[in-house]
Amino acid sequence: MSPLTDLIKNHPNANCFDLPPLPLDAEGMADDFRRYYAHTLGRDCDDQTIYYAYKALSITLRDRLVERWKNTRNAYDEADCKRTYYLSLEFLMGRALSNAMLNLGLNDAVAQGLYEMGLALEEIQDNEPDAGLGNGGLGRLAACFLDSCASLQLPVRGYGLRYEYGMFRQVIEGGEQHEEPDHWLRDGNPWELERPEFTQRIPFGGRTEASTDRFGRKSVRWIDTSDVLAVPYDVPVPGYRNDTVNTLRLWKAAATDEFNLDEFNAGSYPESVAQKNAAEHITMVLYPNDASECGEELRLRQQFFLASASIKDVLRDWIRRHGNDFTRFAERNCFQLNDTHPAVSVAELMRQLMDEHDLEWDAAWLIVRQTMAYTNHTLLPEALERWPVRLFRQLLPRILEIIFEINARFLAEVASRWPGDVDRQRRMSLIEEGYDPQVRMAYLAIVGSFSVNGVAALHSELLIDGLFRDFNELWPRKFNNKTNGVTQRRWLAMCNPGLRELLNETIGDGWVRDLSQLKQLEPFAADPAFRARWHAIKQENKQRLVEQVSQLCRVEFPLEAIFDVQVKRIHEYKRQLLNVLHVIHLYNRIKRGDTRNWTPRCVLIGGKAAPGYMMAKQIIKLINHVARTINGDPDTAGLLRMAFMPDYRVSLMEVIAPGTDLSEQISTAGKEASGTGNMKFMMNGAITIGTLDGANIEIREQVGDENFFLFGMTAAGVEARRQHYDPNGIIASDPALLEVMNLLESGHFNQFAGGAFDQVIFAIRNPHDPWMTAADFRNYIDVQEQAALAYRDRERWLRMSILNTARSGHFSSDRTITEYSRDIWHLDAVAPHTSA
Ligand code: 26Q
Repeated sequence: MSPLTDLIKNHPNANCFDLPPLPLDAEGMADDFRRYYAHTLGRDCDDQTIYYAYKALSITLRDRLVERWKNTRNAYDEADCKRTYYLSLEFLMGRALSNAMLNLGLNDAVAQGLYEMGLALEEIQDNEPDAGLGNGGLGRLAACFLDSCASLQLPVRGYGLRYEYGMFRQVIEGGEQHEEPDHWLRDGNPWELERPEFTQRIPFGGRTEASTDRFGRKSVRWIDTSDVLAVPYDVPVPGYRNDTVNTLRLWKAAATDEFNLDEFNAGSYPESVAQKNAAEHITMVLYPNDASECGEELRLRQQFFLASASIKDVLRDWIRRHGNDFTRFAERNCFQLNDTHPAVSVAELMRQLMDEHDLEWDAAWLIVRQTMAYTNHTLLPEALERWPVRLFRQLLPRILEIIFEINARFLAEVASRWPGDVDRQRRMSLIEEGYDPQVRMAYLAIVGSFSVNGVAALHSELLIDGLFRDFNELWPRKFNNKTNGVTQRRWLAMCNPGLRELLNETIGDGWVRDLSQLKQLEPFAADPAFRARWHAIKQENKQRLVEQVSQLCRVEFPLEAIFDVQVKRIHEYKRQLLNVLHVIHLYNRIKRGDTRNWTPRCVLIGGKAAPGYMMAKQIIKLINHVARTINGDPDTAGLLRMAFMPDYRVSLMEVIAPGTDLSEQISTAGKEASGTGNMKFMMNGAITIGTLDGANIEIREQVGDENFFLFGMTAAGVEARRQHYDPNGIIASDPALLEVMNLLESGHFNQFAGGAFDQVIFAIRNPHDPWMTAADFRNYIDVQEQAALAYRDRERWLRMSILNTARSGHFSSDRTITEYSRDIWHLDAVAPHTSA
């Protein structure tokens, strides 16, 4: 203990830091707000920018979180409970302010306090930048999980990286995507607390040295390393009105001091300061490629940096509480790996236990295999992470030795189970042999974990029969499913206040903690008065979306049209192209005068393309050019509109989901692991048009066939068809598709840029098109027509909409987390003692 803490602890006024609880009423909070605004931030009412109002309000709320945060930490320590660490390279948290207000139950008081000062809460909220530390589904899932863990009072801590630059900002120029840096921390982040006292030292490079002591005990030292410091920043994660505040701990890379000094002594001071930069680069930027390999050294550095710092932090805390005895460590700790991105943790935990805490291999391996659990998020083979052995050798030599040893012992196990089956050994090896041998990160994760799960029923089945078949034969009980979910706090209560109030009035507010209670809504689907209110709320939400689209896309959406929305990362397997083909088909019908019984339709597409993914970028360009042509043609007035929403992100989805009628979930069957946008739309009363893929299957099971627009091949059907897929035959024999392709190929949408869409066209006509866009076209446009028809029958549509919300209870991340805790983590809920 340092002298200062000694002083404080032994001081007669030792409890001078036990402050009285902060006031939670409008007046008390308004006082704090004014003090922060005027004193802490030094502003006065002449300041024109509302940004400082956002800052002052955030600090006001953060104070109220901090008191609960300490109580939660103390409660976990006192209970000495089992804990889980959610390791993820991505946490797509979005905005914190409105979430904190909702979960603390301070919405009304804050709004009132501000109102009395002449300030509008909504305007203040809009000043918060999104914390965009993730690409898409996987990162947002981590954020929803943290919300659920805190709301269920589970001792779970998130570990991630504090990227200086989050997901790039997408700007559209001439219909094309351009990337701009997202310097989200520029104006400071009121939601983080730096904890330099928990800084860790992370080794890179160097070499290993083996030695044997006089008792014959072997040990290895990793020496001559270039170390980087990991400084933690804590972000509070409030539970829903339960006084629990959990922690998301994000690591920032910083240079060590001696790093500079060595160079300085050599007489090159400026160079040594420049070196400092290299260390700090590790957490500079989020990699923006979802679902594709990148193979860059910096990315591997990020992965090890996260794994090493987080494990050190956990072991440090264990030793603080239990001393150097690890016998009960596995009973009390669990690491959940969010995909293979942090899978190097398997080897790093081995290293720390052996090299830094003197455990023998067997004891360490037992701990690893009882504490690590791995979640897979993709079936695309090209997205399975592999790292060149040579990169490991250079950057993490000690880790490579451990991986080789894990592999040798594992392959011996395989050989004893299947003697002589060398092909199986080659297939299952953690090392893929070849000219440039690779470490297979998914296999490392499987071998090192006691649980491996997929994220939807179909996905988990396909993993077992496909990618991980051999491993399932060896360890069938390791594999399990945990269907994804989303938090209804953010994705219903917070983003859809109109519906929230109607639900509260109709069935009470129990659904905010227990989403299965939405079932009680079912009888109201038949009630005309209730339907009318449902309709009115949807129209208000559509109006908000209309304004957003008008402002961001410069396209006017008429309120009475069906709002048909596809927002997600741009990827061929998600088939935004199929959506575009349908829009062109509708355009053809309009031009042909085939518009009897027409349902006006507004199609909204949004999403980012990985900066190096040329086909995805071309698809964005196509969407923008088709939209421009259609919106500019007077014949489409009142019938069809299309818009591309730039810079799709969490805070935009909060406006989009409540205002959507039709949710597009149209991936090639067997390719989308789960999807989670599908769940957000369903909760907000949108109806899905979708394939039998990912969680769509379970959504349809819950909501019933009659409340879901199903089309397309099955996953098995897709695979069966590969050998004899003939898109050109399909195009030639379907007049609607032929007409669409003709218009596309005529250059109608790229009059001033000949050939701009050649690759896209080629992909559709390619017999080896892995996504089989043409194969599902006919069924898709037919089912789209059924959806349009259904929308014209307002009462029918409203019934379907209400039932979608009523039956969305299964897709709460509370349900998902309850399953993780029951089957994998085995955690007990721990409530903090309330002082506030
Ligand atoms: C890999 C290597 C180098 C750099 C980046 C990456 C990388 C980054 C992000 C690879 C993949 C991702 C993200 C994947 C992802 O978001 N997957 C989605 O996960 C969701 C949550 O489980 C599912 O619902 C989606 O179906 C799945 O696509």
